Amino acid sequence: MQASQSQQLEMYRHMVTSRYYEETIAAIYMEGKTPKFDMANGTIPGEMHLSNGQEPVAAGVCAHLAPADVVTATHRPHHIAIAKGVDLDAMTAEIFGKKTGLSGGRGGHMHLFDTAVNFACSGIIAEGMGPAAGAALAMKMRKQKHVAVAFIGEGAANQGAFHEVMNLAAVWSLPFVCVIEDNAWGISVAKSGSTAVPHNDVRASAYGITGYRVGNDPLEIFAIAGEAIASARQGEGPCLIEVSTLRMAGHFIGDAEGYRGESEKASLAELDPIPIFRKRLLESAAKLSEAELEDVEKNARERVDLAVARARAAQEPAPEEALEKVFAEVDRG
Ligand SMILES: Cc1ncc(C[n+]2csc(CCOP(=O)(O)OP(=O)(O)O)c2C)c(N)n1
Repeated sequence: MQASQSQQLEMYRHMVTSRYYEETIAAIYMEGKTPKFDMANGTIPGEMHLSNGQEPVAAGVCAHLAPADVVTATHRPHHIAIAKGVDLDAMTAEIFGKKTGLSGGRGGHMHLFDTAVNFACSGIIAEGMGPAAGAALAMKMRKQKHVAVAFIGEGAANQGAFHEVMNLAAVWSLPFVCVIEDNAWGISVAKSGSTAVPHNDVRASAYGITGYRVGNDPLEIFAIAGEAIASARQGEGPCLIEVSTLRMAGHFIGDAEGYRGESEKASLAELDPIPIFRKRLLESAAKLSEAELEDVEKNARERVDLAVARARAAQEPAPEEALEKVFAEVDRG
């Protein structure tokens, strides 16, 4: 499955929006946290995990999804939220802990939840597996042609939740796809120190399903994800995709990265998927022009700057409202 010119441009838009978004977040993050670093303080309270380098995964997979399809993501969620179409104003306000945020500022950057486009993420690794498979079970029972996609890290693929959910998703033949973002590190632990096999696609055979493996190339990810999502949507059961991607920054902002070799750090800029994709869009059959790409980049910057300005101006939530909506009454009709 090949991406059309407009799909390629859309993928580039998601990638540059996510990159500029995170550069902006990174620049703001230390506001209010100096001279003595206190994670709870500042314009953006809490931990911050950036996904720069991993943008192709979100862009290539989410290109095949509609708002009715469900996505669960991880503690490193911005690229996926943006590609799934989460409202940037409400997402930014949530990250800033503001009243206008997706959850009124209660969740922060690891707990973005947007029912409008069926997106959720969690700071608990592999936590999204169960809810995504549950959504897939509901879709199947309702005879809907939607799919659920759970994004997890390669570290999370060693959690019990991963194995249990993959097994039941296969037993029940659910419209479910698990995308493993293998960025080679689980905090400071290399994949070889946590995972018995070099690549997780082989684990698919343990569940009797198809496993795919692909590199950090948006067009190749688009092609593989297109096949996997179409087969899940057509009722052919779940599958697993592992993408060998790239964590360009530390585990979180503030990580000194003493565990990462100098040669690996030095090679990161050359592997940056955004300039590589940009060059390809100009040179390949897509034949996009410099002006078209600059327009996408300018629009992305303006959209991000607007979301940040709105989040800065938004009201702080009232402390006495903190527990409202935490325990919701469920209408079982
Ligand atoms: C159940 C659980 N155990 C431990 C942690 C602490 N923790 C946060 S991120 C992380 C590493 C995750 O690595 P990976 O899944 O590869 O994702 P990445 O950070 O590389 O995106 C761990 C162990 C957690 N959040 N949840």
